[in-house]
Formats: sequence, structure tokens, C-alpha cells
Amino acid sequence: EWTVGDAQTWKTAIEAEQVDKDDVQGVANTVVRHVTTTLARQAGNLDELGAYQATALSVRDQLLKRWNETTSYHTKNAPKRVYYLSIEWLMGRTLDNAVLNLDMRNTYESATQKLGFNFEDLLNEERDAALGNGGLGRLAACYIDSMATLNLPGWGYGLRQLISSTGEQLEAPDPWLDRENPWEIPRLDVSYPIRFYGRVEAIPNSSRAIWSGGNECLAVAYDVPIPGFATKNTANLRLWAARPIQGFDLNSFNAGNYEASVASSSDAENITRVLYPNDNMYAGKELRLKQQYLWCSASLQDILRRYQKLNLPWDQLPDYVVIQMNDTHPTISIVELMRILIDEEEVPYDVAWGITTKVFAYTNHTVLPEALEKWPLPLFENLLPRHLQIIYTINMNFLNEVAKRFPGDMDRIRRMSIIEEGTPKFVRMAHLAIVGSFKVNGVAALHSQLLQSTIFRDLKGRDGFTNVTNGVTPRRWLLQCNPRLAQLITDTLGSEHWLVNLKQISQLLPMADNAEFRHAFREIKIENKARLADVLHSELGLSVDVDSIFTCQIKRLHEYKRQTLNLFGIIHRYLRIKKATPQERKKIAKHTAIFAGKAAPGYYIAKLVIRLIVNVAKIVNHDPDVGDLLRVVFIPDYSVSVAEVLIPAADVSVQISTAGTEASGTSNMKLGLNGALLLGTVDGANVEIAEDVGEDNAFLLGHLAADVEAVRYSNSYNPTSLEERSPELAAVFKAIEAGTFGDGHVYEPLLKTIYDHDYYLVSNDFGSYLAAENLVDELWADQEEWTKKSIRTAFAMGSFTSDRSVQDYADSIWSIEPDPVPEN
Ligand code: 6GP
Repeated sequence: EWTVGDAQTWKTAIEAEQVDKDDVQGVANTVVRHVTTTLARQAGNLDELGAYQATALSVRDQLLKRWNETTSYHTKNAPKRVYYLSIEWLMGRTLDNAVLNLDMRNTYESATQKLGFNFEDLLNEERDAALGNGGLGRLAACYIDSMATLNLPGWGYGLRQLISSTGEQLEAPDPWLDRENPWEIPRLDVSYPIRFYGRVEAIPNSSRAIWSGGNECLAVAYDVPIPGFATKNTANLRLWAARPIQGFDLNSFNAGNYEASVASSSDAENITRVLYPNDNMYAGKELRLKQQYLWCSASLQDILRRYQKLNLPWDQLPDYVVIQMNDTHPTISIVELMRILIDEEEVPYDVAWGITTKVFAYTNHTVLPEALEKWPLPLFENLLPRHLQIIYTINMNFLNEVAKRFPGDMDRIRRMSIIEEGTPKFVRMAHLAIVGSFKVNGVAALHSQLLQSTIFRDLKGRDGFTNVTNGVTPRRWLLQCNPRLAQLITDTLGSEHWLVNLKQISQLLPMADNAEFRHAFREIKIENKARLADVLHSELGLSVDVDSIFTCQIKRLHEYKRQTLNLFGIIHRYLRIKKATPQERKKIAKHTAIFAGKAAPGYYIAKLVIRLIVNVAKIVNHDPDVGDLLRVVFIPDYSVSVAEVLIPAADVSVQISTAGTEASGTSNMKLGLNGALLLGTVDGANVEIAEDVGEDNAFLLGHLAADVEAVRYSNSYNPTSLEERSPELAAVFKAIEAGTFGDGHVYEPLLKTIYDHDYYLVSNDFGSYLAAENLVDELWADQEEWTKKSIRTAFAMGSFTSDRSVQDYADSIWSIEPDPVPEN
């Protein structure tokens, strides 16, 4: 197998590099080698950041060996692979996750201890990799963890954004790469040219064309190895960065024009610099389309280059490649594959289309109309002229078929067209994604059903749609964030196998009736709450009572997610406390209401909600009448790492979106897995969660999806006063307007959305929300009962692992098999 040099020398050298997973001294050796060589530092003046970096580099060495073995094994075997295209990858920190997956946590802990450092402190030196905004980006991170763990041959493709503008609450940019990032490997040798703008010349008597001119830049690969849990398999996340084609314009430089000599370089690099900060909201900026095209074109060139090494005809591509599109952001890759096949590989149009539509599958993550991508046609045509031509042909063929099936139904044709008529016209990316994919899926049962009955009603036959309910990785969201609960599960089950087969935790359901187990379970919850309380105290100077009910609503700020309902409930509670007699006060349950999440910079109403939460907290937390009955916490700079501290400490999981709006939700799964009781609407994955944990172990509330439209209509067209819809809410609004929480008029625009129209049914669901909260309080009074329900919740979450989701995709969409790298 050795093609260069002396085989024995290579083998001996590789063996010398092996470190046994229990070899503390061996691990310490590799850490110190990085201290003295890679970092060029001395043992004597090493700080925690340096120690973190050396430790991370040592772990990275382990990952890279496995990564190399996986890559060469798969190259040899050439299995069918899945490529997961996601514009967001919300990875969080890597070190702890990596050592856990490698089963080397104890070894690294001891080794760093012997070198004079506390491993936990080193973990805190790592910056979160925050290449994402919310659910969609974190889902991709959980899925690639599961792909590696399930030994499925697959890669992720994304963008190496340098700055996420949501990095800080105050919208200071988050230059998360300002420290060296040990987890990425620059592959300066893996790069592809990317064209923008330019002109198109048709080639007579063919469907081919030549696209030339315009601007060109390069996409350069950065690889992030992704270890599976308890397997050698290590997947790859390949991120693209834009670079100029020639780094530096020497002519301008020599002519003394220094600005011009660097301009082309920074122009190109700007393409991938920022992460767009919107969640469930489309922005429509040209730079974003550039990002999308650069990422899609580079990924496709990379995928096709790998395929071409097999020397097979193009029509076998779908036997080796399946591309899963995480929402519509990568939809242009459908057209890019067509362009490459037709224009560069000279494949006839119909053959190219037959191949393409067997390669792509599309996951939808939202039914909100404001999130659906549609590009103004002039902008699109200017940037990607050849792609627009191909889209026209795709659309023409598609609409011809529709016309055949529904003769004369012009209305339907207008609704279904990939091009939206008007001034300007728009390219509807979801329509293109559906037409170009062999499978379309939603992310929870209710959501997938709504896709077919509402927004995509006309677009695809029944067998083109399917459902894959979301899941979360139990490695990060239980083992890593809640090690004591993980240990309790392992000890009780007698094995760690549940971590790769989460269904097994259902065997622990009967433990709800075991008093000793309940005690142990509750102790862990209290300890996790104490850990959070410490953080709140040291970071925010706030003291909270660990005996209070910790309610947690942690997600992006969005009107449809209704942080308002929670907040107005808190104000209602505050007013009740203020009025209560000493006798009544004794009956009021203590609450600590925790919010965390970011608002998109331009989302005015969402920012007002944050402002009101923060101002309510200021008043409530310092009001002597309140005592310890109520605390309100807004945690700034929400991140994956913050979530890892919050989730194990939550008693109640607040999931109260207007029914029919939240596609799935995933914090509901993480919180449930850690024993928080669900306080939620009948929406998204709440439906399936409630089904599995049993409705008597959850608190459901609010109008059902089927009724929302009628209530909404009536809010708009047969308006009643707020007082009539909800007297309790009217009282809350009066308190806000009276300036109880500072300038009342500031909140007018927010309150107005509910006075008028109330599109998200806040007033209509408020009574039901308060009633559900009362049930929560009643249950809390009986701690044994509460713990029973908490145990029944946690151990009924076996279906909501991303392993199950990814296996579903592999079986029902991707048709791929595991291909484990042999263990020596
Ligand atoms: C989110 C959905 O809002 C959430 O319900 C779901 O759990 C998550 O995707 C993962 O499927 N959608 C987005 O974050 C988004 O930006 C365009 O959708």
C-alpha cells in the first residue's frame, strides 16, 4: 500500500505516535510537546489559555489519526455517502465532547492535573464555535455527531464565517476566531474557483452555454474532524472560506497603488466574513446569495471530483451521492449540478435532470411566510445569469406537466410556478427545492402534515413528502452537560450502551416508583440548580433560591415563540404577590423565571420584549414585597455553552409557541431529557413528546392548530376588546402602561400588536396559560409526585435522540448503510 518511501520506517513512525487511551504519561507527553514546539512556550510560564491550546492540539492529533483512517477506508470502499449541506453549524465547544467521544476524558483530566491544571478550567478557555443562530444550526451539529456515531459515511459542508453579528447581546461582532482555532485544519491545497456575474453565450444546437467574465474568487477548504462516540469513525465538516484568486495585485503594488493592491484580496474575503443573524426570517441581500453560491458550488465541485475518481458514468451518481439540503439555503446547488453536467460535462439536459432529481432531498424548517426565501429576479439574474436560464427551463418543463394534469387551471400554475409574477419578479427557492428533490420532509409530525395541507399543498404528490422528527444528541445533551444523571443511568442500567441506544432508558421508567431512586434523581437536579445559581451569582450578581421552581424558556426571541405569554404571566404573578395577604403569600409557589436567547438586530418588537423582560427583572428582583417568591432572569449572550449549564437545572420547559408555528423545537427535547416538565402548547414536537411522556405528566395549554386560523380571523375582523378576550391580560397591560416597569409608552408598539389583530393569539391563550401554571404550582407542593413526573419525562425521551432521526433519514431518504472502520 505504501507508495512513497520505506514501508517499515513509516509503520514504525506511525506506531511510535500511538497513545493508549489510558496512558496518562503518554497523553501528558503529547500535551507538553505542543507546549514547547507548536506554541513555542515554556512549562514555567504557561497560563490556562496556553494549557488549553496544547491540550486541544493533543486531542486534535487523536482525532486526525482517526479522521485519516476513516477517510482512506471510505475512499477504498467507496460506499454511497450523504452530504449534509447546512449554512449554519452551531457547534459550541469541542474539547469536552471530543475527549468523551474518544473515551479519554479521565486520561486527559489526570494528565492535565499532573501538569498543574484543572481540566474544567481549561474547558472554559474555549470559545464557542457559533456558526449558527438557533434550532436549524444546532440541529446540523447534533446530526453530524450522530452520523459519525452511527458509522454512516457522510460529510457536512458549511461556510467558515468569521464573525457572527449575534455574538454579543449588544451586537458587537463576535470574532470567535481571534484566538487560534485548534479544531480546524486549513486545506490550502483544496480550493475551487467560483464565478459571479459575467455573461452567457449559448452554444447553437445544444442545451449548453458558456458562462464567462464577471468576477472570480476561490473557495478554500477548512476541515473540522467530528468524532463519533465509541467508534473509530470520524466524520468531516468541511467549511469554505473565500479568497482572492491572486492574493495580491503586484502590478498595483509596484505602481505605488497600495490600496488597490490589497482591495481585491479583502473584497473576496468579505464574502464569507459574516454570519447572517436572522432566524426564521429572510433578508434578501446580495451578499447572502453570494455566500450561498460560493458554498454550494465549492461543495459540488468537491463532491463531483471525489466521484470522478471512481471512473463511473454520470448516471450512476445517485448510487454514490445523496445531498441533504438543510432548508432552502443550499437550493442553488440543484441548479449548479445541472450547470456542471450540461455545460461542462456535456450531459444532455434530460439526462442531467434525471440524475439531479435522484440526488437531492430537502428538509423544511418553518411554515412562517416571512422566512421563505425568494430572490428578486433582477438581483439573481445579475449575479448568476446562467443559473437563471436553467431555472427557466426547469420551470417550463415543470409547468408543462402541471398544465397536462390540470388543463386550464391558470391559477394553480401561477401558485406553483418557481417564478413569482409581479414587479419585480421573484425566484421562489422552496418551489425550486421541491421540484428538484426526490424527497421533502418536515421536522415533526404536525409540521410535516401542515406542509402538505397548507404552504406546499399544490406542489408535490403524497409520496414525495415524508416526516423525520428532529432529535438531539444525548452525548452533549446528557452525558456532557449532566454527568451525574448520566452516571446514575449507567449505574442503574449496568452499562453505557444507552448512550448509543437511547430507547434503553425507558427501562428506567419504573424507577419513578422507587423512593431511593427518586431521592438520588432529585439530589442531582438540586445540585445542577446550585451550579446554575453560582453562575448567576458570580456573572450577574443575582441570588436565586434553589428551592424555587426554575422555569426555562431558552430560544431565539420571536413573536411566534411567545416569550410575551411567559413575561405577561410573570407580571400577573407579580401583581398577585403585591396584593396578597400574608396568609395568601404562604400559598404562592416560588418561581425563578429564566429567559435566554437573542433577537435579530433588526427585529424591533423582539428587542422590545428583551427590554421589558430586563426592566421587569429590575423591579421584581428588588421589590421587598416580593421577597423570595419571584425572580426574573434574562441571561445575555446565550450560547451552546450557556445552554449546557441551564438545561440540567430546569424544572419546567416552557414551549408555548402559537399552535402551528413552531416546526419542531429542540430545546423541548433537551430539557425533557434532563427531567424538566413540559409546559407547552400542542405544537411542533411537543405533540410527540406529550404522547410519549403521557399527557398527565405534562402541562398542555392553548388553542389547537386547527382552530388558530378562525381565532386569528376573528381577532382581526370581529375585534373584541382586550378586556373581553382576557381581563387578566388587560390588567397586566395597565400596569405596564402606568409605568410600573419604567416608561410605559416605550412598550406601546409591542402592546399594540396584541391590542390589534393579535396574530399570535397571546390574549386568546393567556387564560389557559395561567391555568396551566396553577397546575404546575400545585404539583410542586408535592415533591415526590413532581419527581415521579420528572423521571417519567426524562426516561420517556428515548425517541428524541438524533441517532433515531439520522437513522430515519438513512433508511427512508438516503438509502445508505453504516461503514465502520475496523478497530485494528
Ligand atoms: C427552526 C424551527 O423554528 C424549529 O422549530 C426547529 O426545531 C429547528 O428549525 C430545527 O428543525 N428553524 C430555523 O431555525 C430557521 O431558521 C428557516 O428556519
